[in-house]
Amino acid sequence: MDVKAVRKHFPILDQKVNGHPLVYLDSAATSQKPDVVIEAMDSYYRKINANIHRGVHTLGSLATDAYEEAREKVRRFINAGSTEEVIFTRGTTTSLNTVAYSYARAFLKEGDEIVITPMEHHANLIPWQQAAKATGATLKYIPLQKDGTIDLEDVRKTVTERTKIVAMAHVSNVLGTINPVKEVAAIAHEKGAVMVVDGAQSAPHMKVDVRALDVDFYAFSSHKMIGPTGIGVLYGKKALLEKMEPFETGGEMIDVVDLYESTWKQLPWKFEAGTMPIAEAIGLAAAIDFLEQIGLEAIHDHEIRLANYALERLSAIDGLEIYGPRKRVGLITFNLKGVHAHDVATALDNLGIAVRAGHHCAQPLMKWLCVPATARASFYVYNTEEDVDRLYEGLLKTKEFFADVL
Ligand code: 7TS
Repeated sequence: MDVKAVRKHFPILDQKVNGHPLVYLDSAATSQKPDVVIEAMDSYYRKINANIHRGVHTLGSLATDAYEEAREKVRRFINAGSTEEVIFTRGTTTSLNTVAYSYARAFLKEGDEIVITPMEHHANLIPWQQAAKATGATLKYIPLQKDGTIDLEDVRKTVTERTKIVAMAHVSNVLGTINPVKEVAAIAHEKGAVMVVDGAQSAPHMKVDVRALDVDFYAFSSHKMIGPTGIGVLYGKKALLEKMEPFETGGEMIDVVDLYESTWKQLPWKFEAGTMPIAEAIGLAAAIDFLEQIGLEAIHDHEIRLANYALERLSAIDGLEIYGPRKRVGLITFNLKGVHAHDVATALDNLGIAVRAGHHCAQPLMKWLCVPATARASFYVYNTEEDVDRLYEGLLKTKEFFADVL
């Protein structure tokens, strides 16, 4: 993979921040966008902007075609069996809430169980808490091992005949753990439960095949995979989506509306109420083209190499604690002893290095780590070893600075 050539497509990276060349290490929060994505959206607005699935004029049908082609591109990207199983949403959070409202609230009852893990992003935790409260179901947790992984034996012990839903991140946004979702899905299915996967941190970074994983629902966001904000995907198995009622209603998701009763369009439109993010779908399609031209395997290998290099360099810093397992994606979460993560991130920002600090929308996981917050550097297709070197040097400077102050 030629990272220098890749970087040329990301105009935002070519700038100074606080007097230093920008090092962007916050792609797990949101990724940067290549010129082809920006141009695809620009071209849509300049040439074919119109609402979709409404009426017959030429621009309307061109926009509809582009939007539906984007859906087909997403289908291929995750190897779904049909475009009926690919629903556009606002992002991972909305995708997961759709399952929690339209599936869990409709089909769960008192005595049923929902099983998740303590490493979940709030988007894959609070919807289940709320669904459990609304239905009387019990929320149960698969315990974490010391290194922040899960053990399949624990999964077998936690998932029972009463379990109706198992929901889990494919990749943790804090620890970088890659969860064995295929194996967990098999256990869930043995017990008659459905498997919901939060793919926000996996779809951008590895080849995902929803049929090979045999998961029932899979959610992800465009903005973390070099696409625009405001759009994401919910993959769901057709048989499940068909028996679910829409999460939102109104607009073109209907078939027939009468004064007191209405019926819905077929899949996937039944779940797409209101005017959809059309330019964003087209931008997402351009993002998928860009990622596939490089190859998801090559991207994954590149990030693993960077993560290993960063682990090696950062481990040499005395007083730097790194969290999470050895086997991980391109993401490193850490704390500098005696310095709050926000101060570390601010000091790095002064050197032009963007990392995220805070609880990363995973407060139960912070509790498990016994820390109020962490700093996190996350890598993507455009990051280089020099970026890791700048992070290393920045952390040494930060450490020296606070050693003088404290
Ligand atoms: N699930 C995981 C695992 C995530 O990392 C995120 C966002 C979400 C769900 C929610 O995605 P959204 O697109 O609906 O907002 N994670 C982060 C992060 O780690 N830092 O900022 C956002």
